[in-house]
Amino acid sequence: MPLKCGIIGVSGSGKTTLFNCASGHRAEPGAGVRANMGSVTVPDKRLYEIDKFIRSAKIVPTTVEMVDIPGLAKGGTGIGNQFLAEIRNVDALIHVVRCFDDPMVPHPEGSVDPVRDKEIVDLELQIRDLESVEKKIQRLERQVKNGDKDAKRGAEVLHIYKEHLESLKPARTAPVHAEDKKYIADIFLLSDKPVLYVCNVDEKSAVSGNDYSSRFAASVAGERAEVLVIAAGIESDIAALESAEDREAFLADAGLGEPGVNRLVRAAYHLLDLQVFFTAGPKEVRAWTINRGMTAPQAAGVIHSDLERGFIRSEVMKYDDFIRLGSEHACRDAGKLMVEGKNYVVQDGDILHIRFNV
Ligand SMILES: Nc1nc2c(ncn2[C@@H]2O[C@H](COP(=O)(O)OP(=O)(O)OP(=O)(O)O)[C@@H](O)[C@H]2O)c(=O)[nH]1
Ligand SMILES: [Mg+2]
Repeated sequence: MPLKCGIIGVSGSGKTTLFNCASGHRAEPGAGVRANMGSVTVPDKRLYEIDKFIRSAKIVPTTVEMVDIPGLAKGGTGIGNQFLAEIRNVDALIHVVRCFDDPMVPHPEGSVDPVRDKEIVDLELQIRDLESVEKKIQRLERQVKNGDKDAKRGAEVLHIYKEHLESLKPARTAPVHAEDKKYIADIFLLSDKPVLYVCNVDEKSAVSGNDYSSRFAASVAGERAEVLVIAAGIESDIAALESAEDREAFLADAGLGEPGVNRLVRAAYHLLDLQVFFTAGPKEVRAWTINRGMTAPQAAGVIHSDLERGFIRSEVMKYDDFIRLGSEHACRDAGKLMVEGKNYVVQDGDILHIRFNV
């Protein structure tokens, strides 16, 4: 299951534009009426470095799924409010706020104000969550009447969420112990999802942001969430260019070393504590996404459940050793090919060869 991110924000903030630069799709920007879905390859130069020594038939990066929904608006009136179900099962939210002036792009609230816009969107998520929480409380209270002890604890926890949401705070900051989170696992609260903010700025503010993005960053400083500055408009124009050389030249002109989407994907990995490991052979050099802390059999299971079930051992090379020594053979000779068992915790950049038997 690849990492899945949902893109949210008020109408006209640039969600579809950002989605297009990320996915290479050409979804029509401007008042969105449907959800767009696409997958984004995770940029990782290491794949190409490994392949220099392997010359495999293909290179397969790992991917992130993105869902772009139409804009949310006050009082449930935005088209996007009907699409919230589409982002129920995402792992993280990318909240885009409009930080550019453009008289040609109308703003639903009549003026550019990212701090206010964020509050509008947050409120819509919290209202939706409050409905889910209240429904679940009713369900649990029926079970309590039937003498279910665990339901009693569940109802207490849900009441904490209810009060928290009623005081206009997101579920993710509710004062609840990690072990009590299981009581909300089945209702997929939107405001419980980890969030990244993207300030969508004008072209000339692509590198250092502008007054809007600074004010916005200051307003969310207490959340300790990552705030990225991306000029989605110009970046989507650049992403649409055919030639890679042109794309690089235009990015450099804008003062950018790499596409904002790369930063976005890295930030999402960081936010969710994700890592990458590699497999490398003549057929393909491939990157795989895992959670930090996964053991070798669990990582093998990401490739195929058979590999987890029949896991025997894993041969592990560190990326840096492989690049320095240039082959599996040389790594073996240098004592840099480790044979690891079931308890080995996979590290970012490991090149794994899973031995299994089913
Ligand atoms: N000037 C400028 N225009 C932009 C920028 N990003 C997006 N736009 C324009 O703003 C308009 C709205 O952008 P979209 O990406 O469709 O916005 P959205 O958030 O998807 O809007 P909804 O789908 O209605 O919620 C389009 O005409 C874009 O071309 C930007 O960075 N600068
Ligand atoms: Mg849109």
